[in-house]
Amino acid sequence: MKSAKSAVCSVIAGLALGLSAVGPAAADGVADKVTVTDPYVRAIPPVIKTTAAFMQLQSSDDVERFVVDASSPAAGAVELHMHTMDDGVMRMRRIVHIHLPPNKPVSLEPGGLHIMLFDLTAPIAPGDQIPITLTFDDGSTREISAEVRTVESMMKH
Ligand SMILES: [Cu+2]
Repeated sequence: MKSAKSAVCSVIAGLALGLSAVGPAAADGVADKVTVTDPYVRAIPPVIKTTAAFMQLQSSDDVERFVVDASSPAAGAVELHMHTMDDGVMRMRRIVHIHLPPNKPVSLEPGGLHIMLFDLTAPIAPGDQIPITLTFDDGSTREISAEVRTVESMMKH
């Protein structure tokens, strides 16, 4: 997973990735330093088995950190994704991590970074709470609860 970091980095807003930033884990887990605000999951018709989760993330660590994985008991598979414009066509692709620069908000939102939930185990409805576990680059994890909401703009997959 780490070997793919440079490839992913070129996609994310041209941010330079300092590999030295991924040093030994601090005494406190990264999960304790990340604020998760307003997590939600896009409501979908019952016949659809795929949706996405969005939220705001902000790390208070003094070096760049990463979300490296996500999982949910409500989904058979969970992937970190982002959308890119490719010759004017919006496409989405899997990424191996989400950058968390020091003290800078990172927005997971429709049309941008998102957490993809595949093979939902049951239909979801607005108001439901979907548990999602985020895993950070030091192995620490954070469970959040994302409310299912109707999102106006549907994305192509
Ligand atoms: Cu996606």
